[in-house]
Amino acid sequence: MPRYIGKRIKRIEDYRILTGNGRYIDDVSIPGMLYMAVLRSPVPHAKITKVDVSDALRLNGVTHAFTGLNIKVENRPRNFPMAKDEALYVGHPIAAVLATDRYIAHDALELIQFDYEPLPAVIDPEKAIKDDVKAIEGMSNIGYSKRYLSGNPEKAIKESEVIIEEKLELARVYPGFMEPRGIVVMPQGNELTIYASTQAPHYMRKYLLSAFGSMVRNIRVIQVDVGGAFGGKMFPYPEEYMAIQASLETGKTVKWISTRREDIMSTYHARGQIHNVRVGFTRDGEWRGIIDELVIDLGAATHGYYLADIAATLVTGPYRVRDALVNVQGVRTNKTPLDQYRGAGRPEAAFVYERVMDLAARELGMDPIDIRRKNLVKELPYINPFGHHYDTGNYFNLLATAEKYYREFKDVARQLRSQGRRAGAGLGFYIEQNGFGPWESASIRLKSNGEVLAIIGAAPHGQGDATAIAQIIAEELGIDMEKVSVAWGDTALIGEGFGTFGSRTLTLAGNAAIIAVNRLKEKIRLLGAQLMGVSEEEVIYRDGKVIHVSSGKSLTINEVADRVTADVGGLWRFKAEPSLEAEAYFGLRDYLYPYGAHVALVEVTDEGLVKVLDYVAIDDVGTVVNPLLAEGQVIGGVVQGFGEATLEEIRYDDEGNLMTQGFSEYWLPSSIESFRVKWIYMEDGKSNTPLQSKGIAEGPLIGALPALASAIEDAAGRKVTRLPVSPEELI
Ligand code: MCN
Repeated sequence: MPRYIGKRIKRIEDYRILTGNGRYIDDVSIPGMLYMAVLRSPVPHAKITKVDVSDALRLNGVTHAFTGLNIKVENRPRNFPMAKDEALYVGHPIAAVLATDRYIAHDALELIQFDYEPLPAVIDPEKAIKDDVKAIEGMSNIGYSKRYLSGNPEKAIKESEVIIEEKLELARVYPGFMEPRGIVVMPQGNELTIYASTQAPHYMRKYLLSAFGSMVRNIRVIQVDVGGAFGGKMFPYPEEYMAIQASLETGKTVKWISTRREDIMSTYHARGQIHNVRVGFTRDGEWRGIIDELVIDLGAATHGYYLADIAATLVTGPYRVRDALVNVQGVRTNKTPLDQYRGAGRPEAAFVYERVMDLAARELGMDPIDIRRKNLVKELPYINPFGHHYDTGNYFNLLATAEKYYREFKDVARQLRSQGRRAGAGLGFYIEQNGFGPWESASIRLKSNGEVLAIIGAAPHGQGDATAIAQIIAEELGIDMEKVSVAWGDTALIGEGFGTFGSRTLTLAGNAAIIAVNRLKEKIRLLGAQLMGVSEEEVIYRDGKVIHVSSGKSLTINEVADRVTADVGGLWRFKAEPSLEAEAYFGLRDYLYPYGAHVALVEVTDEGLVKVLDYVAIDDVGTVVNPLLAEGQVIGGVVQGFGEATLEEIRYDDEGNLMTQGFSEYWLPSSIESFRVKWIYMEDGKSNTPLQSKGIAEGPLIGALPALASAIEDAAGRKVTRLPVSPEELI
């Protein structure tokens, strides 16, 4: 039988999408539906004195309007989806209008009388700590604080021969997906069906049930095709609560789609971290201690605090330093709330520990590879200072492969520099924590025609996990992959699930699928034995057949499925349950820790633009189920990392006005800036799961930031301490 695991197989998902049969959120249209438009605060901080919707309601086609929605939702600005008496950031929802047409709804916004008294805004997170001007009236600006301490870093640094202090910073970024956020809410009796551009339908249902559970009996969430999410479509947003409320109040289907401008101001931003670090090294390059004053700019709500926790607890990276202190301060500012984006806390940590390595190498006159080799964790498993259990792999083996490319790129950079070009090479080693969301579900069904349908609780949206899971199932069952299809993204299909985020899907849903398939195989084996009238002990399942070993008699799974589902007038005369379906929920007892090293060769042009001339990504995620899919993730992740390192930044002016309100100000890398990425994968770090895999989807972005920072520093001959390194700085 064909072996599928490890093969580069094209995505089974693509045909439908590429032939124009995808259904994205803006494709969903229900007769009679109303469109919702949202009035948003144009100012960063204000006392709301009047919101009058009566003129808007008189506009022909407008059916409904509401303000200050009165449902408590956890951890949003003041725990409400809309501003009530205080606007807290540019984009904060103030009022909503429903109309029979999208354009009428937007026109009606201009007829709402919105009066306010401006309040001073808090924009700079470091100034916010002083707490003299409040981001939210009556609340401290310190929304979260935590101290992570291991050993005695003060002493370790004091006794170090070389001490380095640096302020390292990552700007705010926006997930920049192709299709902005949106939702369609359809009431059906006392139930709601929700079409959502989400990466976590079950999780969304859980949140929504906790807010609306007393008003509706059931909420079914159906994930549409998602035009990108990158962590930004994980938790329900204010507009989603508002659209549901609107639908419940009117009894009508309600659709809300964000414009790009709204999306940039209302989708939760990410990163926004400042690390003031003090580190100590011995003269021969041993990292002895770190003290990191970490400030995270949470915006006008505090739910993004966990991103600082992830960064803090991984700040020593793959290195053996044990004396560490991270003081986390999460501050409220008058900006869009902060949340996760591809990498979520781990790129921030990698930027810090890899900058530390490069800065120390320079200070000590050491080779960047040698200093890393000196400090890398030698033996696995290893418990880092803050309790992460680094599991499996061989960091030295991977570094040795990276070194070859690094030396080569350094040589090329040297040659280019001798011709007067600003070229440089850099390396970034990273360790990642992944496998978040404690478990995932899979249900495998053998259909009467012998084909197999797998349903997973995860919710892929472009990664191609369905193809990899079909590979796994076909291999386990010993059948042709064409006979396997995979479904997901509907809370009515499978009991519970989490979704697709945190590079978890292949490993959690894939392992759930393997366990479920093995349960199904056993059911088929027992049914086969009874259908053949032989003893269960005498039959085995192999390559899609139940075989009676001594006689060689066999039944294919098609025959078993056919016979179990035949005979409509008959009786079930067998002991075995006539079930052709098995499910499994697979959970991880600890996180997984893939790692990698990325190497970049760049040139800085006269215009201050960064051109990547060559790039090698080396990652170890244990077993790679489909290298073609994984490579796609690597290329996407690296280019996304390039955007973050060189172009992308959400900017506010000193008064808190949002300066980046479209793609002409917020620069995403396009095909013009993209470059070839060579991917090498190693499989030393197999996980302790049936598949032996770990997640790949975020590691490449995590590796890209420090590799590019290091290469740009080398090329431009100036210290890189903040991302993005903008063209103005490099010119
Ligand atoms: N894979 C594999 N072998 C492994 C690991 C993964 O073959 N050992 C394959 C999988 O089959 C899958 C892909 O690689 O096709 C990624 O799998 P995995 O690492 O499990 O990550 P997830 O599927 O959970 O994807 C989530 C991840 C995240 S966290 C972000 S953010 C991100 C990303 O996916 N958002 C994306 N990639 C994206 N790609 C698209 N197109 N759109 C997004 O929004």
